[in-house]
Amino acid sequence: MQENRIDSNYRSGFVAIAGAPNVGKSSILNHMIGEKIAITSKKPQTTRNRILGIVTRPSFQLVFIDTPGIHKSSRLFNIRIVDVALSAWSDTDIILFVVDASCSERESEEIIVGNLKGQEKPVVLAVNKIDLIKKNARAAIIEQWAARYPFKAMIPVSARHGTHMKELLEAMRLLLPIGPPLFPEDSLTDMPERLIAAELIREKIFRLTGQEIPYSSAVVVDSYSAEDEKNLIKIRATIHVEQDSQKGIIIGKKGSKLKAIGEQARKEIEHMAGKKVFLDLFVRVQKNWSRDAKAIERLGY
Ligand SMILES: Nc1nc2c(ncn2[C@@H]2O[C@H](COP(=O)(O)OP(=O)(O)OP(=O)(O)O)[C@@H](O)[C@H]2O)c(=O)[nH]1
Ligand SMILES: [Mg+2]
Repeated sequence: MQENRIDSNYRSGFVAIAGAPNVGKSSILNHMIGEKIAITSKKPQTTRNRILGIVTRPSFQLVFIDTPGIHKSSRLFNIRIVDVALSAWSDTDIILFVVDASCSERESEEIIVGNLKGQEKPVVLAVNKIDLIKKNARAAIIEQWAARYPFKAMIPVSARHGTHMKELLEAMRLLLPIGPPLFPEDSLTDMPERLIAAELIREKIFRLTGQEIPYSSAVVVDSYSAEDEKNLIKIRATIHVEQDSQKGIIIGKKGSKLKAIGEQARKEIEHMAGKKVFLDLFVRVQKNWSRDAKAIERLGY
């Protein structure tokens, strides 16, 4: 028999994923969803917007809000994305605080613990990247965290290997209020495809360029048109950088860097959309956009 969808024991709610940059918040989200909806990279500050991801099971629905890593900075753009992260907490039922078992982000985590103490929502701790530490080192890390904050649950996990992900979901399920599903059971995110496409292009910039380039880049999809009869999507997107010299670096020798970014992004967009993609990429200099409130807004942040 089919599951009764208006089961009076059904649980649902929102979970904000919080943590320092680079601890694996987006990786955990992708693993729980089973699809890549949030971009990830080895570099900190990969996530810039709140990204919504939905996990639906027969007895519960968890709606995650992935957020930018919380960090200290004086640059206007960084202050903006940390605001995005902290403000995501207010609309949620649970906070999932992610830390990296292999390295401690003291300053950022001080800020987060300080903010956690000022609110009353249940907080679950995920100690991620346990694949990078010895098994017998786990207990000491958990003990240290237990002394810092009264977490409702503390789960060692590895997003890379999928370790203890079920336990993590179960810990959050127990904290959910009774209620019907908040989103259709087959939806994974509320993000439109064109925005995911822009993010996938940005991910390739994070992964294929070094130094300040990722932090000086923003991607805007200028047009996104589906030609259904041909099973094809035509995308035109612009990479905005802050300086003329950065434009040269992103384009690369004889256009090689831009070509690699475009090819890798196109493959992933095709996978995401299930269609063939024509991707046209342009690079434009928007002088010092990350310090200009109006420009930050125009670029979608
Ligand atoms: N070894 C290992 N690496 C991991 C694990 N989870 C994530 N990573 C890696 O850690 C890096 C950062 O992961 P992200 O998911 O982008 O981290 P984030 O917390 O979302 O980072 P920001 O969006 O920048 O705040 C990536 O290179 C991941 O592949 C894990 O369980 N084990
Ligand atoms: Mg992220």
